[in-house]
Amino acid sequence: VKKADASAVAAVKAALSKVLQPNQLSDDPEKLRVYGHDESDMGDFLPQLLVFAQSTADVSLVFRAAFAHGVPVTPVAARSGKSGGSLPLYGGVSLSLERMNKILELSPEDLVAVVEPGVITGDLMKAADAVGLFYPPDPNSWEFCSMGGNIAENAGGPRALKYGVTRDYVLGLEWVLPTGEVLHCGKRTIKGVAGYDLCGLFVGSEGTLGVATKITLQLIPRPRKVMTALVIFADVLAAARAVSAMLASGLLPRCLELLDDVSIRAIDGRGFSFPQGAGAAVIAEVDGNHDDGLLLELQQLSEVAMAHGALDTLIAQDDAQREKLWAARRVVSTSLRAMKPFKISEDVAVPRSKIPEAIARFKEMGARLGLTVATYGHAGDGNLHANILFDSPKDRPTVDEALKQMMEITVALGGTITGEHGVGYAKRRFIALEQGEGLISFQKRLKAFIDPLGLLNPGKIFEPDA
Ligand code: LAC
Ligand code: ZN
Repeated sequence: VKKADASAVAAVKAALSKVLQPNQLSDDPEKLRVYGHDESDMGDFLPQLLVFAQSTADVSLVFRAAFAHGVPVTPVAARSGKSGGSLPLYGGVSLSLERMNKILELSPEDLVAVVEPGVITGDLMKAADAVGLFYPPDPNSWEFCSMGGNIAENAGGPRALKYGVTRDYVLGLEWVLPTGEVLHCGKRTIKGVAGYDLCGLFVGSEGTLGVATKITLQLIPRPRKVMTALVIFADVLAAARAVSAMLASGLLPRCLELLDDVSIRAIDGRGFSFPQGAGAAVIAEVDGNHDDGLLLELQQLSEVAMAHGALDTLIAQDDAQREKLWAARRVVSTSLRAMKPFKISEDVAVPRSKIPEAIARFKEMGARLGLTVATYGHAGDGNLHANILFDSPKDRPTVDEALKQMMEITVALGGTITGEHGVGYAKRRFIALEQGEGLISFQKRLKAFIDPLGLLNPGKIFEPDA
């Protein structure tokens, strides 16, 4: 794939101008700059043309027009991605799905929602809640990320521990292939095994195999009660060991979120103050239908934690206190970024039994290389956001070495290089650490079959061929 030349992009623009409305196309440099950036800290890659789809037919049209002229297309919406999935590495067209933002259906009878890709995840959560239903996946960006992006990346979040990730809720998809063909795959029932599981393949395909234009989701009854505790530890290793013990206790909290000392410093006082002496903390949250049972569960979890070195357990007294704690948790990533000029955020996942060892080895590695490593995240499912903070681009070689060692440690422990953010552009150089040549080559053949010209979101997941 080469960077699209200006004349080819002009030809695409001319072709699309004939069929789309003027406000669906933009090459205003200011707008292009906005769409050349996401939350991955991977820099800026500007598209040459921005197209706002308003219908499934528009998406097909854009693929056909752009690919006929050899111009790459990169799908984009909220730009909250953490792995560079929506960065147009080779310029060309950025295809925004933001305007397709309707909740088309919410059925309490079927426990199903049908949404367009530009729907903000939090809006779906609220709409489901209003009719007594629950959409559990809760990426921390839910206030602004969109469902199409959640589908592309198979987004997770704190509640994945009990409820699973985006893919577990996708029943069906209307899917536009790079050829412009529209498929309707999946079902509207909980069960359904006809044919290959294409929804399973498309969810998490990182914008490289097509675009979802309608998403049929399974909802579940909303648990009537939620209780949250903050368990305080002197240091992160004690917290990690306690997480393992809580997981082995026979209870399944819906979240077990870890904050290490650096993460606590980053958010302390931002709407929530941590007690003196807190060197690490775990947010434990349980849900169900009866207050008494939940309180007992939290007490039991707290006892296990205290037996493994916890200093104190603070139980949120009402929804307002819970929300303050979670609001602080949601800004960990941005608050860490504010601590030092540069930050790389990682997203590894290790088997649950290896959580303490992974954290210990990341910490040891950071100390050895003289880097600040902040580890927080969804410790209950082994999904750790290890962030490297640094002062100057001069530190970059050391940071790269640290990242490589972090991935090697993760894979050696039986883990994966990305638990929920995707490989994208940020981690493509590491995929070969985890997956063998045969598997990578099979996936590339699959991509070539679905996207023969290789022009849909090029450069993602796999290293380009030399
Ligand atoms: C979080 C995002 C970074 O958990 O995944 O805060
Ligand atoms: Zn996360």
